[in-house]
Amino acid sequence: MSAISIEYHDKMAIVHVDNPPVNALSQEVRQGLMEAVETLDDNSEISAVILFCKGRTFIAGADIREFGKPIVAPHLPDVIDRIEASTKPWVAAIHGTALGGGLEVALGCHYRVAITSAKLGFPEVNLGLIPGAGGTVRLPRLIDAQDAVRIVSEGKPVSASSASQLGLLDHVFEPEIAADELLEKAMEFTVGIADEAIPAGLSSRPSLSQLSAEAWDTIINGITKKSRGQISPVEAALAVQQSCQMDADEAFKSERQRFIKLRDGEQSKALRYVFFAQRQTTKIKRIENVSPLPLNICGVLGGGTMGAGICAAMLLSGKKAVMVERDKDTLDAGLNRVNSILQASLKRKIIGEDKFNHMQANLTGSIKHDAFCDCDIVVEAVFEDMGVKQQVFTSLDAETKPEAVLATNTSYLNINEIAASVKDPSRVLGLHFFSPAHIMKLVEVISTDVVSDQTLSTGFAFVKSLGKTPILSGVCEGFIANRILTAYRKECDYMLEDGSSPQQIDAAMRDFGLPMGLFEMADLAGLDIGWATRKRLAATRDPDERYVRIADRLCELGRFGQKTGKGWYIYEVGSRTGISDPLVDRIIKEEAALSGVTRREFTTDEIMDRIIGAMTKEATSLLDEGIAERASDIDMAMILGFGFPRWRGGPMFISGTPN
Ligand code: 3H9
Repeated sequence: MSAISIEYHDKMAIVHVDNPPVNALSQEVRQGLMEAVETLDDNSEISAVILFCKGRTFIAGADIREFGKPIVAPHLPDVIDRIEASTKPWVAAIHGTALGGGLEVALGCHYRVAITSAKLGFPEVNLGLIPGAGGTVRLPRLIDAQDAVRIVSEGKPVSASSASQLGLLDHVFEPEIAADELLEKAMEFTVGIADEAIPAGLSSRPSLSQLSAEAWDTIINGITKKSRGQISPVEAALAVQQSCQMDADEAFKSERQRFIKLRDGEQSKALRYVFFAQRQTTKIKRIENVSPLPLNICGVLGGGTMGAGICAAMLLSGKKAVMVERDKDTLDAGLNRVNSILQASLKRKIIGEDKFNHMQANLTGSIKHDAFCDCDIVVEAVFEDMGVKQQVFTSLDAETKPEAVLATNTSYLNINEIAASVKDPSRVLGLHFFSPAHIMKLVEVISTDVVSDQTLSTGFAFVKSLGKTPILSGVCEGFIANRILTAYRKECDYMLEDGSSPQQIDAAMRDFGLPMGLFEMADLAGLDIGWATRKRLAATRDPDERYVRIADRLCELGRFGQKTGKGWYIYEVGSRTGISDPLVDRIIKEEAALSGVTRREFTTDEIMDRIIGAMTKEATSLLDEGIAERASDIDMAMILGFGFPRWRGGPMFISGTPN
C-alpha cells in the first residue's frame, strides 16, 4: 500500500498520509506529496485539499533514520514550497503531534486546523538540529518573533490552545472531539473556505519581528548560557533572527546551510544516537511477547524521602497509591512529604486543582501491611539493612496477592538474598529509583537469578507508566549507574592526590557540560553515605588496590557536606555555593606526601579524559559480566542518572564502543 493516497469528496480532495508508526517524511512520503500537488493542481474539479494523517499522529517530522545516508529527492523544502505554491488551498488537519518537518509541512499549507489534544512544535534542537525545511522562515512570518524563537530554540511542543492563541492555528475544534471525527470536521471547515481567495503563502509575507538589535542580543545570550555547550538551541535562535532580518529567499538558503552543518556535526550524531538509545532500553528479548500484569493500585512501604518520592510519582501518573509505615507518626510524616510534592506540582502548574484533588483522594495510608492486599505492585523503600528487608519481604509475601509484584528500591543490597525470603521469589525484582524519585527519569530494573518474565515485563511497564526510563541491570554492588560513579570517583580521588584540586576537577566537569562537579555533588548528597559504604567494603577491598584517604579524613572531622556547612567546600549559612577551604588543600597535600606521590599540574582535557576513561573501563566490565545488556543502556543511565550531557552521547558513544 502506498504511503500517500488521494480520496475525492465532491470538490474536495483528501490527501491521506499513511506511514506508520509516526508518519515520518520518508522519501516515499515526500515523493507522494509532490505528486499529489501536481495531480490536484491539474484537476479543475477540485477546489480544496485536506492533508490528513492516518494512525495516531499527524506527521511527526523528517525520517530521522535517513539522516547520515544520502538523501534522495524530492527534498522536503521543495515539497513544502510546492504545496505553498499550489493553486488550491491546502488545509492541514492535525491530531497527535505535528513536529519538526511535520509542522513545516503544515506551515506550507494555507490553513491549519486541529483537535484540542494535538501538540505542535519544533523538537529539532533535541536532535542537535534546527528546522531545515523553512520552519525558521515561515514561523516568524506567522507568529510573534519572540514566541517563534522560544518554540524553535526550546524544542518543547505547545498545546493546540496555546498554538491557537499564538496564531499558529486557524481553528481548534472545541469541545474536544476524537481523532476519528477530525476528518469530518476538517471537511466542514474546508467547505467554509473553499470560495475564499487563497491566503498568501507565509514565505511571501514580511516577518512580524519588532525586536531591536539589543533585544536579540539579550535573547541569544540567554539561550547560549542556558544551553551549556549544546549548540543547536543557539543556532535555532540565530536562524530565526536572520530570518527576521533577511528576505525569505535568503533566509531559506541560510537556514538550509545551518541545518546541513549541524546534521553532519558531532552533536547531532550524538543526539540522534541518544534518541534511539532511549527507545532501545525497553527492547528486552526475553519479555518481547510477555504482557505485563495490570497496574491499578500501587503500594509503597516506607515514607522517607525515597518512599514519598516514589509514592508521588505513582500518584502523578494517575495511579492509586497506598503508603505503609511502621507507626502513626512516621506515616503522617510520610504522607506529608507526598502532599508537599503534590502541592509543589500544583504551585508550578504541573497539575491543576482538579488533578491535585483527585491525587489526594487516590492516596491512602496505613500502619499495617495488610493494606497492600489489593495492590498490583508494592515498592519497598525501608532502611538499607538485609535483616530488615528480609523481614518485611516475608511479611509482604503473606499480605499481598500471590501475583502481585514485589519490588525493592535497595541501592546496593543483594536482591537474590532479599527474594529468597519470599515463597515465590520469581515475583521479586529491584526497582532502583534516583533521588528525587518523582523527578529523576532513570529507574534501574534489577533482574534476579529467578525473576519471572511476567514480573520483569510488569516492572518495565510500571516504570514506563511513571513516565520514566527503565534500564535493565543484573545484581551487583551499585548496579550500573552507581558502580560507574564509584569508579570515576576513585579516579578523581587519585587525581586529587596526584596534583589536581576539587575546584579544578569540578570546573572541568561543568565545562564539559555536566550539571555539577563530583565534589560539589558529593557535598550536596552528603559525604557520610559514601563513607559508610567504604567502611562496609573495607574488609573485602583488594589490599593492593590504591586507596585515597582524603574523603575519609574529611568525614572523620564531621565534614559531611552542605548539611554540616563543610565538606569539600565551606558553605556560609543559607548558601549553597561552596567556598574553597585551605584546610582541604592541606589534607590533600598531606595524604599525597603520605602516599609518596609527587604532585604535578593537570589540564582540563586530561581530567576529563581520565574521568571518561574510568567510566568506560567500568562500563566494559559491566558488559563483560552481563550486568548491563547494551553499551547504549549504560550511556542512557549516565545521561538520566547523572546529567551526562546528552549532546555528547554518553561515555560509550564518546569512546566509540559499538552496541
Ligand atoms: C526534522 O523534522 C527535520 C526537519 O526540520 C528538516 C528536514 C529536512 N523518524 O517515540 P515513540 C520511531 S527532525 C523516524 O516510541 P511515542 C521511534 O524510533 C525530526 N522514526 O512513540 C519508534 O520506533 P521503534 C523532528 C521515528 O508515541 C517509533 O517511531 N521530529 C521518528 O512515544 C515510535 O516512537 C522529532 O524529533 C522519526 N521522526 O511518541 C519527533 N519519530 O518502535 C521525534 C519516531 O522502532 N519523535 N520514530 O522504537 C517523537 O518525539 C515521538 O516519537 C512522538 C511519538 C512524540 C512522535
